[in-house]
Amino acid sequence: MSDCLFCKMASGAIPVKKVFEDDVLFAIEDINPQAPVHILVIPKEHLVNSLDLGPANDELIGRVYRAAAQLARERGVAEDGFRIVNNNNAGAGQSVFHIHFHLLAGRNFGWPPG
Ligand code: DGP
Repeated sequence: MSDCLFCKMASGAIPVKKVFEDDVLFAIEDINPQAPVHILVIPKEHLVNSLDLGPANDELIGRVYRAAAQLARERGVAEDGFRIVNNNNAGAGQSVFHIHFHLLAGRNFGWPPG
């Protein structure tokens, strides 16, 4: 989508430091971190959120989770605990309407989430 922030990052139209990239995903540091480790794992394909997922995306979601877990290992926060959060629609806090997954770690988290 031509006016989508994360599509522009994926294509390189907006330069951003990618902390991970493969053929279907990239990851960046969140601009407004909510924890000492706050990384966004972003599929390159423009899907709005989980409601857009179909059977063709089943492997993609596995790769998202494996990439996030690997980033948690690399940052040394895997054993202490981390969250992978995906907000869907405005009421859940989604502000960028291109599917993405927050990797949050480096502090203790409460439950239920806010
Ligand atoms: P959500 O609210 O779940 O849609 O998460 C969107 C996240 O994207 C939010 O935590 C802030 C982050 N974000 C928005 N614009 C930018 C940007 O230009 N650069 C980076 N690194 N992160 C951004």
